[in-house]
Amino acid sequence: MNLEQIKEKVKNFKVEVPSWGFARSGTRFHSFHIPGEARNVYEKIDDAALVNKVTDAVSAVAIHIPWDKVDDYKALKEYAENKGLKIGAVNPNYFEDEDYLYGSLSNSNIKIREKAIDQTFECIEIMRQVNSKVLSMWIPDGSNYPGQIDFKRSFELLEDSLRQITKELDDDMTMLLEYKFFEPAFYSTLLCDWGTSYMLSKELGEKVKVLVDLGHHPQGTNIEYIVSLMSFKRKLGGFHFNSRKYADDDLTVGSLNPYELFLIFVELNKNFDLSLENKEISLVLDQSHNVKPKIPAVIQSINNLQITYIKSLLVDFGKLNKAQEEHDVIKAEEILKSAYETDVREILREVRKEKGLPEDPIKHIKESDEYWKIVKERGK
Ligand code: PSV
Ligand code: MN
Repeated sequence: MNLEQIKEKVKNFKVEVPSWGFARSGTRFHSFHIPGEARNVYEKIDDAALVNKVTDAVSAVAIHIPWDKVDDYKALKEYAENKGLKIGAVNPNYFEDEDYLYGSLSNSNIKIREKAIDQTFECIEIMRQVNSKVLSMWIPDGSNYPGQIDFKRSFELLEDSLRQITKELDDDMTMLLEYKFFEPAFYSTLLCDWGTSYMLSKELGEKVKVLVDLGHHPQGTNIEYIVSLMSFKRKLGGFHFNSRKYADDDLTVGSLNPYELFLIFVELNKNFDLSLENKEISLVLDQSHNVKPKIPAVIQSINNLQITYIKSLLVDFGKLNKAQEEHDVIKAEEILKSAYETDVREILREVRKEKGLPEDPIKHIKESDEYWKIVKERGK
């Protein structure tokens, strides 16, 4: 791929930003107030629009229900569209309702299970109103102690609930099954790894795919291998970008392990054209910044993704395949390393210049009156 082709791809590369990435968040111990936090879904969309204004790399805003509940979803859609954005994945929340103490979609109490199913149906209706095509499901159900649940029964109940939900989806909708190996259940989690999500997605049919969240694997897991497998099996439906040190830390994507992120993009590129609007994979940031100002942190995340994307496009697959065939292990690795170690910041600056965007969007936002007006208006 030549430089112009790479620049063209980067110009069209877009990701979804999470509404919750602009709002107050915290740790299990406390939520500190970060100046400028969005206080409702409209402010979250305003913030996403501001990020888009300086990056032109935001496709949509993913929403969480009930966090982003409104009376009029059509009006919400129009509000986003007037700001050049779409509403992206709809995420039902199964982890905060008092009734879900012992599980949601897998609860042995049929009333609670039905409540969770109805809540999901409501999310599908919201999808229709906002024209969203992705139902992004993270199901925290599991157990904290041996003996608390019967694994088989709980799994079967979950599967039955998901089957009912799948039937409710329109033809052009996809359900994504996100896995996470622990938390909030610490002894067992029903959807604990990619294999479990994959197995369920196979059983539930074509409308169901797997979502990989970078924060949800045990130490040492080879995520790029999972991405490769899921992709060529056409079952990778979505990504939650963030970075982790210990668990689900929700740190800025690319902040801790940029080489791993690069290797993931290399696998993605083999199976998807990430520059397409309809790329058949939902790419979403899933971060809650607890010590960084939210808007600049989202811009920084997008910057990290763009840099990684450019580097991944530099990989010479012809040479790599040849080195692999010849079992030239050093050469194969060096081909990847040489792409990764290329300083591509100038390419990104040129792309931004050609699009009429600020060359350094973080610096730009920090010096802009528009940003400081928001911070001042919202107060602490
Ligand atoms: C759970 O840890 C998760 O990754 C899910 O995607 C949730 O929707 C999101 O975080 C909430 O912040
Ligand atoms: Mn996630």
